Amino acid sequence: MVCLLEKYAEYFPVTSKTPILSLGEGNTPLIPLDNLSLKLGVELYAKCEGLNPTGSFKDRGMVLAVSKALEAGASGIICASTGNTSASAAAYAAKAGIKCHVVLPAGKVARGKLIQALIYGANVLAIHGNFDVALDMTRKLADDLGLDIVNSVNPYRLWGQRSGAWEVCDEIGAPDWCVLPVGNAGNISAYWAGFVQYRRAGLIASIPRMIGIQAKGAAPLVMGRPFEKPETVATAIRIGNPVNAKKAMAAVKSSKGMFLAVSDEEILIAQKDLASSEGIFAEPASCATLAGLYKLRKQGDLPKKVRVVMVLTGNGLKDPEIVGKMILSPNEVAAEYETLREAILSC
Ligand code: AN7
Repeated sequence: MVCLLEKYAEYFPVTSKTPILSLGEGNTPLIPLDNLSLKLGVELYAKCEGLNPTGSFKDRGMVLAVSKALEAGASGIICASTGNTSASAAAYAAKAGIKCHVVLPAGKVARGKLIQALIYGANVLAIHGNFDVALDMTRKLADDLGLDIVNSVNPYRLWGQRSGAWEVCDEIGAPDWCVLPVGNAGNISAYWAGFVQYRRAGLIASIPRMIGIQAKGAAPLVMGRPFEKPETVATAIRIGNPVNAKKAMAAVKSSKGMFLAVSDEEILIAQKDLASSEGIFAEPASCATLAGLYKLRKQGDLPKKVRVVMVLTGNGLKDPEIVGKMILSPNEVAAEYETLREAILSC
């Protein structure tokens, strides 16, 4: 098993006193997307973070955050979440044998993620307020109750997530572009910091252009203002006031990247395309990346032959209900050989 904290020990703030937790996080596939590369005229790769132990990129940061919390003697952790952070926090807390409290927006977390947090044994509190409200309260609760907060305000979370960038570089060097979905703006900041750290270590020569994609209804970094009532089908990135906004803006600016917004419809089309043309089922937030590339191509802003890595942050199986909303359902067919045969021939 690959222990992420051991694999990159020299680049992480771990010492001989840090307990090394692992659920087998990281080491995710970087898959060349031949069909979409042809369609877009670029060299496109997907970093498949949905193959982490709890099905999202959060595990990279959580393993370090929870290990450091244990090192500091924490008895419990707390997070606000749109879903994936809570699933990951709950799993690593279970492994570490400490308590995990989760505050999330009621009715706005994909079913699979909610079920993960519950089965891993977290104390799940669903509030009638959005993620931004949940995070505000969680920060106060953490201070008040002496719990370790494991949202991306925790520096170890972002440090752990740098490893996604390192793995990409270890495999294909620095790409020209790195495209990520943006919610609380932690991951794009982490990837950038990862590339910067690798350049300082002399392992890559240049930093990719960082491209951050948001949903139109939750696009504070594109519009340059907080969204009071963020709304999108991509519930993972339904965030109106990102805590890492400053870091992400610096990353985008210094790498000559950009922020871009895509509609819910564009996200769902991209999700279906990715699955049916490349065999990869990623959750809606992740597919905002492909929707963004489609949009740039349409605008004539996607240079030919650039080497692009899209970070597919979460597994599609976490949010099966969304597929129902896309009006995808099986054909119901009588249990008769001839009818089945006809159904196959006419397809
Ligand atoms: C699949 O779980 O914020 O810009 O509480 O689950 O680093 O916030 C999730 C975010 C992208 C955005 N893709 O990353 C949470 C949470 C998926 C996500 C993001 C999230 P950030």
